[in-house]
Amino acid sequence: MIINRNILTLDEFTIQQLRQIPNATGELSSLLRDIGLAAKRINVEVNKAGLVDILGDAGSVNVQGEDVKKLDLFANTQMVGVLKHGISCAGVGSEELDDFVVFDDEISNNSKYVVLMDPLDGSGNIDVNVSIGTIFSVFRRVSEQGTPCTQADFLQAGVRQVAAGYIIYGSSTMMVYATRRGVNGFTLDPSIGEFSLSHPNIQCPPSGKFYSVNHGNFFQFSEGVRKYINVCQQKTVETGGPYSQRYIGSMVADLHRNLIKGGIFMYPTTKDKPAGKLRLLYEANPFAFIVEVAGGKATNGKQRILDIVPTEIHERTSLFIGSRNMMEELESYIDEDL
Ligand code: AHM
Repeated sequence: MIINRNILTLDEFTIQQLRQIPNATGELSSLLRDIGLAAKRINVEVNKAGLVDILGDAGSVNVQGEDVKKLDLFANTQMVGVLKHGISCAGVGSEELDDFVVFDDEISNNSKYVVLMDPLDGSGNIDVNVSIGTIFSVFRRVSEQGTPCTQADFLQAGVRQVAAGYIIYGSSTMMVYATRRGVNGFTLDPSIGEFSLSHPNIQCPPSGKFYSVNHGNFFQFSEGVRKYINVCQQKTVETGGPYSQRYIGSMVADLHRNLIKGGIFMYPTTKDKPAGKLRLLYEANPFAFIVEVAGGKATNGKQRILDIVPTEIHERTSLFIGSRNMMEELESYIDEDL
């Protein structure tokens, strides 16, 4: 087999993008490179999770009250470490940490960005070899450069994101990231240890065949959501169907599939989780940014996800996200709930 060595690596691609922006400092490229490095380290551990004693609970409970798996801790340490040692990030907020971390050293205080992340989403699936992922969101600071970052930097509406992305540790490992210029996907080439551009300019198809929701919660959903799910199940060729139900329970895997193939993903509020399950800052915001740049839509059922101004870093939200036409049809049903 002849291997094409002309494919751009992540670093080459971000530098090429940088050259097109007058006065760019290269900090975002550097930050994405740092995240790519952490992703490669996490990938190695995820891949060998079945072989070494890294599986299983670390024995503590995170701030969300969920068991923390050892790999969650490893991923968190790697992500925080590369960002702290890099030159582009003033602080981080993580699903795994009670509060945001201010790096507060001379280089970090002078850097432009803060990062919010879920270091290892879907970690409940680690033990059964299902794809899991890392999700990240990048904001330009609102606090003054040269000083430590502040809470206000982390509590910005998602529309102010500069970049967002995810890494999926699946049958191959991919990093997908979006800036306002577009969404691009890079597959880890193990032969050279580099993420290489494999999915340039990703567009979310306006319609798809997949709807993704936890059906076990059906009777806890609002009337509008239940009506829409019934519509999904009754789609025929004449009405753009049939739809298939696909739900892995690992958000990165579910949304990666729907982004590429077209589809809709829903995690509505339930009676048990009246504020929703997913986190606005670590899960909903970054995916809403990626999907909107790719042509899709994301709402909490009442407003656009990216317009929500958060009041605390671990805030939860309901989430409806996906292909534009499917989202518009959904909205015609859930508007009745308002
Ligand atoms: P986690 O932070 O405990 O990993 O939970 C997040 C995950 C998402 O990846 C996924 O979409 C969702 O929880 C699945 O929840 P459920 O099992 O309730 O359907």
